[in-house]
Amino acid sequence: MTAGSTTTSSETGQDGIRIQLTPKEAAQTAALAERLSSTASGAVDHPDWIAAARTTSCALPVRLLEAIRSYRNDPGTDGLLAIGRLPVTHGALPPTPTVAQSAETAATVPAAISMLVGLQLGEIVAYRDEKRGALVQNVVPVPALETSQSNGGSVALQFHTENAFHPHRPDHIGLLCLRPAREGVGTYIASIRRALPLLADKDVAVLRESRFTTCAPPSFSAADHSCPHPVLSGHLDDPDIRVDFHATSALDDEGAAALDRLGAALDSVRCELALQPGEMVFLDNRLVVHGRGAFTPRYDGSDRWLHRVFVHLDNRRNREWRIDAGSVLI
Ligand SMILES: O=C(O)CCC(=O)C(=O)O
Ligand SMILES: [Fe+2]
Repeated sequence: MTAGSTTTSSETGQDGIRIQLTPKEAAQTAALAERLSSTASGAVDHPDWIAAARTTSCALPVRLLEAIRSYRNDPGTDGLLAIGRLPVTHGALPPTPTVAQSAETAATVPAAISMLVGLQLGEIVAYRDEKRGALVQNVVPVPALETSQSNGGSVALQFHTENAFHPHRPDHIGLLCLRPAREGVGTYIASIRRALPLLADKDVAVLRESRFTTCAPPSFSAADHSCPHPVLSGHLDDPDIRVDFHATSALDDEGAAALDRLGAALDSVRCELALQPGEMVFLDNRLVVHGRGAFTPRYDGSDRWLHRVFVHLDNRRNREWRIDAGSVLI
């Protein structure tokens, strides 16, 4: 794909919205992010800074605004928005953090970019019991979490809807690559739009019933779990999916067998996103499950580093859950 084009499919075979910024658009975006870096209070979680970022986001390059709007209307078969060549200056980055609960609270250029793009898609939210409710979170490998099914782990991370246990899961999740993995390990995605035709009607019927429960992921400090819920819901031919293959259990054997077959169907349509520095993807968390391959961290500052943000599309629907009408949900 040439710089500057916006497409709905690509040579990777994925069907989503893809845009590569031109050098001029990247410079325009860098100027906005740099301005926000020196805007009081310089903290991405502060309501005044968020308000400034929301206003500033309206001045992003118009082609980027069009791509975001188009993705919001329909994220394609793969439920994906991929934005390339954002101005993340790879060489000037500090070492990759290695601590648990890592988040970016300062309005650095990459953190400001994550907020700017996310705030055009919707409202950026976080959860009080995960990474202390920080809005821009670091996805980095953490010593002692190697085998954990969380983004601090480095074993293969099973397919999941983000925060599948929560009644107000993110509508979209954004991942901005600051530093790539040495081994080229990728984020895996699989869309229910691709997997549905592979499922038997009987399994779909079982998956549409409230025969499943889901626990909170290990990244949450509070052990919580959902009420019984369906895995598939909404339109018969274009359903939403809610599942975490590590944390969702069926209440009976028939449900467990249907869940296994859903997992196999999703694995068979899996595609890999090998994120490059300056690449940000948004995944529609209602349509797409995501996971990650295994890799071997060094913990020497050179490991893979992503920023992550969560987006809700409707600030009223989650109002009861938002503390002091802010961005953090209980
Ligand atoms: O490491 C990744 O690519 C994704 C990790 C993940 O599932 C997340 O941060 O929500
Ligand atoms: Fe995740």
